[in-house]
Amino acid sequence: MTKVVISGTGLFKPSQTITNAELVESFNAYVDQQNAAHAAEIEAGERPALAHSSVEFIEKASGIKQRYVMDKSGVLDPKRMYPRLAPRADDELSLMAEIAVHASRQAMEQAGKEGKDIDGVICAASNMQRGYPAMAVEIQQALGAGGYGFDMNVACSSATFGIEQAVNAIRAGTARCVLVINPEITSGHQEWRDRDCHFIFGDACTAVIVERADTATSTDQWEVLGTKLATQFSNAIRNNFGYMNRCEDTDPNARDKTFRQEGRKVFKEVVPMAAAHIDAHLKDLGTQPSEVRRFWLHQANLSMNQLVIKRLIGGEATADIAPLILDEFANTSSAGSVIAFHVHHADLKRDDIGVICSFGAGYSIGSVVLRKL
Ligand code: CO8
Repeated sequence: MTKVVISGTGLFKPSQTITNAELVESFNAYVDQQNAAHAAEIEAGERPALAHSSVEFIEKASGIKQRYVMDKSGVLDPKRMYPRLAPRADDELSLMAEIAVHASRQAMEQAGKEGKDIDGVICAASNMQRGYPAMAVEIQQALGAGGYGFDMNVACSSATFGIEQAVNAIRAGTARCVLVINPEITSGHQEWRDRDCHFIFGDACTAVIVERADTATSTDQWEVLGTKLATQFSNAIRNNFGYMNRCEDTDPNARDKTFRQEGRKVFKEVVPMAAAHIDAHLKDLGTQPSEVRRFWLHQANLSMNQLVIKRLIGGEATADIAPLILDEFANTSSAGSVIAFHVHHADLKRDDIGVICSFGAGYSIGSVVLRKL
């Protein structure tokens, strides 16, 4: 079988950050405004009063301390509560493609690749900026890449699912070098007005070069030992935004048209699934969790990752075993586990084994087992 490697990664992070304190201050101002505006209905028991958020809760429940966003002013405006992004003309590079190009150029430079060396572009993310043309095709053109491009969405697992598509294309001989990009502008579909989830997400973009080992020239190469994907339908994380909304005559601003979840249910159901998935994948490859040097896990919740690791190795999820980036980035959907890999792999030695694993809406779980070359 053709040997396939990851030979470069890139990361774009927006220049603006929102700390928990800033987020809570604006959220609480929004709550006070809403409660004042609806005081009579609340008094009459016709409408529940909204409750304040707190920095202590956010840090304790999630481990998140801040997030990067494309636009801070719109999110923090209590009269708006979502980003303010300037529209672009059709002949300008779209915002999603722009951040994808930033991350991709870094990954390409690390892998020693130019646009002409790439013959597959997969744009894998939770939300696409438009229906068509595919974002991947715009990115392909901006980078001067050849071959083909397509978009795909498996929510938080989009990156690992995308990497498997790249590996399969290379093994099947339909591509030689594939760029997998995860531009996640989650702030556009985050529900910043809902206390249960307003702190969860941040924006970022990652890029990964996947290529045939015999064409790779990078000084930092990771052999893909295997990939394993799984899905199981669940409504516990859902967003009903879509192109049918108009035909249904539903309110485009209704609560079900942005991110919503039953967080505790997700936590309880996904932890055992993710741990069992990784364990089974490692067994398929003739190895076991105790032989893994590092786990680059999906970055949604600190305790979730600690529990996954405890189930896998029976021990503590130290920063060395399962590094965290969610304190700085929050949940960046599909980009999270790739950011963890990008930032925390330089200290690993030849033959060390590591696992990138994502989990999220769908439910969807994807794992990629790597060996340092
Ligand atoms: N401040 C203060 N108190 C709060 C707040 C707040 N902000 N929010 C909730 N509380 C209260 C609740 O009301 C509750 O009070 P009570 O006990 O009186 O009922 C109490 O705190 C506990 O609430 P929860 O049970 O909800 O709290 P948890 O401890 O479960 O923590 C979490 C909530 C952090 C959300 C946690 O459940 C979690 O992280 N779960 C896992 C979620 C997860 O991994 N989701 C994956 C989603 S990402 C994904 O799949 C990608 C989707 C696509 C991306 C789209 C981008 C927009």
